[in-house]
Amino acid sequence: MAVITPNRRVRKTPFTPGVEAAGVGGYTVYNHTLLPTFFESVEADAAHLKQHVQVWDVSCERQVQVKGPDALRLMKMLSPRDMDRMQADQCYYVPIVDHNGGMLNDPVAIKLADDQYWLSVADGDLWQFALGLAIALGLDVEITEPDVSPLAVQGPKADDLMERVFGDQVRDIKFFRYKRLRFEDQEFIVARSGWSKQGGFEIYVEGSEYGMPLWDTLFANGQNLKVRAGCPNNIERVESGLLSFGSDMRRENTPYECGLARFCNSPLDYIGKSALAGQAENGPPRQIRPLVIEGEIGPCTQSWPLLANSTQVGQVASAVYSPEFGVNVAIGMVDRAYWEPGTRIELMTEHGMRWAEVQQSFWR
Ligand code: THG
Repeated sequence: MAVITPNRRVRKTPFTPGVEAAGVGGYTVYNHTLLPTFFESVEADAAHLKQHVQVWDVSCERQVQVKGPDALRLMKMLSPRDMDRMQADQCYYVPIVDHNGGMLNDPVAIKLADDQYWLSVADGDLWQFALGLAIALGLDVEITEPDVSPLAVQGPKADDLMERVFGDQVRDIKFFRYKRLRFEDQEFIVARSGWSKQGGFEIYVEGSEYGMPLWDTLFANGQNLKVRAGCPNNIERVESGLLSFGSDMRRENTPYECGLARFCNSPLDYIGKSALAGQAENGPPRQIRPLVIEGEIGPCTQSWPLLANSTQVGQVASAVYSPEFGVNVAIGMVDRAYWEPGTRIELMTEHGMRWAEVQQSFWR
């Protein structure tokens, strides 16, 4: 493929100069923003991520800010998750659904104050849904996209690096909680979260002008930790079963199909609740499953149908060879009759037919 040309619609980020200087090897576009896909290679990046620490430009995780007297009211309409339990320093993984229970996005919600939330969105213009709802309901709330660019610090040495830049309080941050920590003359939300299972943090960098100074400070402090520029890694995240909205699930799927039932505990009549009642009671007709694919597979750049007796019984939209586990790991959406661990199903890839076997669990 040729290069992607940035412009006003395909946005660079405050960290793009650092990403380019570090030798980014590929980009994708996510929320109209450049997102690196690899530096050395996806394989080498994965191995490094599992041993050391990486700094990721995830500015494409845009924040939809919901602010005003009716902020919580709107959040309760949007969220299948019980927002009344949310603490002031907490982050919530929240599936957002339409009136039919179809997934519209799977953001991380951050509570900044009783009248202020951020939705750190996956790929999709969720702000338009939030704004439409606010207008239709006549809510006293502002929907904006503030100048906030998340920077993730991921890997087993993330605590060591973050301590050097933000102080030893970083060690006390619990999973999906945050602290406000000082950098130069600004305070940033620093949460223990991120799209890997190697541990680490996300810094919500407020003010683009702080982007490169923070990037440079992290690299200056991380030399003897072997810090590198990295990015969400397709091998590590499939091994970990972290879902990608738009690939692994979309509007045709419910949160129950995505295995996100534990995040649907709101007692209120949120949008989509009645449509989801049947699946809440009886379970979904299909669900996300880990799969191993036999033989050689090329890159998975589209959805591959799963077939039984020539009828489609699911699909795979993420698949990659795992050097650590020595197999092709994959994330599939599999019909109930075929989702038991050990079930073997045919898979139609654009590189030929392969056998896929349903696994008991993801790899970490
Ligand atoms: N961090 C932030 N924003 C994001 C992402 C992120 N926006 C886009 C995208 N990623 C949203 N999707 C996810 C998917 C999974 C997780 C977070 C965001 C995740 N899940 C954990 C798991 O499944 O094990 C934990 C969920 C929990 O227990 O609450 O981390 O990565 N800022």
